[in-house]
Amino acid sequence: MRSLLLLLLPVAVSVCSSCDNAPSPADRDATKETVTLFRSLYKLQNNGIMYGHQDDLMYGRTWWYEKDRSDTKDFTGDYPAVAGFELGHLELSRERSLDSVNFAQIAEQIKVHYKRGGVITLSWHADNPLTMQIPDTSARPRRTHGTAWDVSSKEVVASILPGGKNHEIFNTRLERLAGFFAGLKDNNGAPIPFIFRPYHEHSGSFFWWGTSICTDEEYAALWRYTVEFLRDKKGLHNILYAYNTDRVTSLEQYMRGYPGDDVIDMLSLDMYDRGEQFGRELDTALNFVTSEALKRKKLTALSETGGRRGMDNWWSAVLLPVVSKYPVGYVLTWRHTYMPRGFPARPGMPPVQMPARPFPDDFMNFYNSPRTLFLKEIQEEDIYKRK
Ligand code: BMA
Repeated sequence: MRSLLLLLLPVAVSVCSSCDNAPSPADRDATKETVTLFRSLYKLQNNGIMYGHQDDLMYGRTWWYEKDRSDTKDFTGDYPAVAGFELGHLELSRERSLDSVNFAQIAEQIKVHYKRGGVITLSWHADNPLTMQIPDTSARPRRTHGTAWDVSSKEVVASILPGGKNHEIFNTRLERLAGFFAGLKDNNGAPIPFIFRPYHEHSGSFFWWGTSICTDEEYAALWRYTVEFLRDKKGLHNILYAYNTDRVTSLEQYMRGYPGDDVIDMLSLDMYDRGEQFGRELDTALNFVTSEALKRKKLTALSETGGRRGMDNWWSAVLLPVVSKYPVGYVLTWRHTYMPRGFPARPGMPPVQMPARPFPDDFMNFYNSPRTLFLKEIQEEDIYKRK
């Protein structure tokens, strides 16, 4: 039996590497589960839109890390298909993220969500590796000093690339990230596949990797260096890489700084509803982003979005009709910031209380739509094909 298997093995491998036309991760050495996840998601994006929620498994506005708790589940009875987690400050070896979430608990919930059969996506609001080393000498200390949002220097990306004066600092940061990623294993020791979305919203200029803070070439080099570090140097083959921009109005604008099909697995877009024109703008952008993704055999997502203030039926009247037109893999809404005492109001004023329920009633229309997929529906699809 063993000799038969040995004989068959090279055949099986060559059959697979010759199935060129099957959509595959950019990483040619991606683990079996990662390849299976990629293919499942590629197929699934034509059938329905998964719902994702950032930090859903970690906290809600009034609760903090309770076993098996989730705002999505509290409200609909099911977990989100996609669970988002944030890595900011992992690069500094901190125990907790910039949102005070414990990294060991994040790793725990990644394992739990994977076991349940859900999709995992990780974002990274990395501190500014250049300005965080310099004391803030401005007259009024800036809240953003040294953070991901510190855009006071245009040298930062160049300074961390090979040859730059902060290159070793950057390597140390990537090393720490790689250490965390290497620990993401299931009970059998197999690496857990996940979607990694660093350096996000490149078309905006509010992060140190933003479009007017570095050149397109520097941005692409930053991406390539990161992937090569994690994939080739650290031997991590369980990562699907998501390219991402903020609001864009043309494909040309979207692709500025794109590092290449050989490092990217997903073309994703972040767009929040800031008013009337949102539906039209989202429609235009999803049209060109998703058709470009399919042309390149990549995954797609509306990887961050959020409703318009004061609008009761945003989920069913604005979001759903637009995303339903396109092969969008998932839509993810951002975290429900933990604020048990309410929003901080102006000094001397009482805090503004949180809404009693985590989602508006209209979220149920989104949940009940035959177009949307939550965890149970994903479980039926068995996206990792584990035995
Ligand atoms: C932002 C905000 C911040 C948070 C960051 C990372 O969009 O929610 O408060 O620190 O994401 O999660």
